[in-house]
Amino acid sequence: MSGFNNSAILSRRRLLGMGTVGVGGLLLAGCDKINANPALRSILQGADDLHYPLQRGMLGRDTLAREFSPAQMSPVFRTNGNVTADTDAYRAHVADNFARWTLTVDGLVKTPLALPLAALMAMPQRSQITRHDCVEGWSAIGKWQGPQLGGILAMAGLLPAARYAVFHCADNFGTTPYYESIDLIEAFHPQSILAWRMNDQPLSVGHGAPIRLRVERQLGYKQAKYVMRVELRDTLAGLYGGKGGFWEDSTGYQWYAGI
Ligand SMILES: Nc1nc2c(c(=O)[nH]1)N[C@H]1C(S)=C(S)[C@@H](COP(=O)(O)O)O[C@H]1N2
Ligand SMILES: [Mo]
Repeated sequence: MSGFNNSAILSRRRLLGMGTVGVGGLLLAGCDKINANPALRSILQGADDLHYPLQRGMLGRDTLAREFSPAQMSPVFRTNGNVTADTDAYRAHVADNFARWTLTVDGLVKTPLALPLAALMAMPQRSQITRHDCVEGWSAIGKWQGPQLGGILAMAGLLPAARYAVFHCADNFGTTPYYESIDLIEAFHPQSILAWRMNDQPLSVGHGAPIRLRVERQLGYKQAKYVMRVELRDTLAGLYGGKGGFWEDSTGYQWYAGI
């Protein structure tokens, strides 16, 4: 997919840049530094209500995030956030190389699943070289491989009321578990995969072993590591803080974190 024409994609930065005089120039010039500035961050957060329908309306549901060539891969892809899950259960999985680990798929599905890692590895695979953009001000280009999330959801069969896929992770911040969520358009997007390989190696503990979500049209905090369970829900209300993700609940980061 390298060479894919990306010029039609209106990024969050360009959208905001078009509509917000002054801020737009800053965003275009130094977009990675915005998070350091609370005033700019609040402008970004305030734009969310407008931003989600605009992006959903202007981007095709299958518009692809840009893909890169192997030569463009970053020599170093740093880790961020939690770099392990500090529980006995997770340590036991690491010790036996995730041989007894299963991914749970449940909630509003016809057939709840418990998929061993070997089953995820045996499914049709997608690989993609993409750029990860963290709101904290760094980016890295890496290669990801795994089954498409859409294929896994199709195996489980969605019930008509399902609207969101929630990713429950093994790690916590204090006593609060990390979690994330996406809508079904994003869940069935071709580049949405559960990656167990990164840069042609098994996913390391630091990067989210055994599997992590890649949703390539969105920012870093949506890329949930240590995914243990995918829960299909009709609403995000009533789940933790109700805003659909750990950072969304605790800092007000946007739920639809389109790049
Ligand atoms: N479970 C879990 N997923 C997570 C995080 C985390 O702390 N826990 N941090 C997020 C953030 S802010 C970023 S930028 C990326 C970092 O991924 P990396 O460690 O592979 O670079 O993971 C995201 N997913
Ligand atoms: Mo991040």
